[in-house]
Amino acid sequence: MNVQNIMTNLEAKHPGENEFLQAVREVLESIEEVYNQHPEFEKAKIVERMVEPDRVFTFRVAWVDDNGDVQTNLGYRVQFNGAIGPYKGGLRFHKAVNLSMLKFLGFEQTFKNALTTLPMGGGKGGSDFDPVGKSDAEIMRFCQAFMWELWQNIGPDTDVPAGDVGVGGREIGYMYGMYKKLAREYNTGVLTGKGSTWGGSILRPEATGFGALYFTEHLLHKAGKDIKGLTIALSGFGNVAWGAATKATELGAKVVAISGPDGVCEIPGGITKEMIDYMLEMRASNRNKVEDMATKFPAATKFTAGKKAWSVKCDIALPCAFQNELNEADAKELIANGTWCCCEVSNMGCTPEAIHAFQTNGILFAPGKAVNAGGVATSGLEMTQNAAHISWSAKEVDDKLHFIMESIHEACVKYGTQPDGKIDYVKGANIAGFMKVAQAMLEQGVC
Ligand code: 2IT
Repeated sequence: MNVQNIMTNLEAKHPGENEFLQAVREVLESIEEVYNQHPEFEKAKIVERMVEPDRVFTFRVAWVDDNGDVQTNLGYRVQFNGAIGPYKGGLRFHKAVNLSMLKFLGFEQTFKNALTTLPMGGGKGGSDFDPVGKSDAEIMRFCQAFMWELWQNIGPDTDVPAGDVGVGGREIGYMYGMYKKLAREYNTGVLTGKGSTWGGSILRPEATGFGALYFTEHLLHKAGKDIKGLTIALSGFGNVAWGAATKATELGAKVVAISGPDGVCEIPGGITKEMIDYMLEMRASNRNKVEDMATKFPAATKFTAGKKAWSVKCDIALPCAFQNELNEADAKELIANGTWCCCEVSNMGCTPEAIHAFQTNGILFAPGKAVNAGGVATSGLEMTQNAAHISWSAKEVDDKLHFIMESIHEACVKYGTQPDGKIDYVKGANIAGFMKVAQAMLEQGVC
């Protein structure tokens, strides 16, 4: 394989799909050396096949807003790679959603899911619907209209969507309600992230953030450090940031900043239980403003408009929001302020230049597809419970999540340990995920 040749071809075929091309380049650069040691991969054109989705569905979503006006959005489901199991991955509702974004997410999801140890292929979907400022009734009508189109393409053994940015328990509920009506199928395993009384797994809402912190603990432990007493800056205040803040605080770290599209909210004394609970209300309000935290807790916080969490002094940075939310200048600012670890919790949260800055400055860095895999792993556990018509306790799910995050960390160490003994977690995660999918594709012939 020659990475540049493959990228040139892909850029010509898919011009302007910048996030997708960025995600592919990162993986190919990581796996190039290993790939070229396996002539059977080259012969079967594994990479050429792997960079194209199995199939993509695009559809119109028309719905009526509270004023009685008709709205039209775009809907998508990208079934990226089904080599190791049914397609699995979230739905993203955000105004910037386009095919490039969902292809990048589906591509990443394929390797992430392979890392979880569970048999799940990679998929992703969503819409350019903007939940900001929408009423609950509008959210419901949109979700119903979205499922009206999607239902025929999903199923518990074919493709199992879940939440992502802009899609949480409320949206999954509205979509599941409509799925049942249309399909006349009552198999809860068609979606994950459901409510706990109708097939949802205990701990799924917490799982991405909890898993990220379990991974961070393993990474710190391997480096001879302990999380207790460390300061953490994180971005976002949605489901993932909430889970991360909860577990970080429980483990004795101090979350000193959260952020939103409007700016950063510093919390010098560390985030409290009341503030963590308030994050849920902030998300449900659909206002998308972190300033609300500072308004609610004025004595303990300081809001600065237009600034990111990366301007705040901290030991560990945890991007928990959106792709490319931490760029080279942010990385340099963090490094200058003494940050020595960054675990990417969002998907592709750091730009390639930021990752390069971290790695060349000896900062401990781990990529999203390893760090945030606890979310989809717990979705996989939800599928298992649904298929067996059982429900596990929080302890059972948490124990399994612990085991999975430890396995992912071990896989990164196995494939990412460099000749000088340092661990390249980007390479480790990419190679470990790739090897599993590539082997499956090889064994299943040309298809
Ligand atoms: O990026 C992700 O892994 C998710 N949004 C979760 C996907 C899932 O199927 O739980």
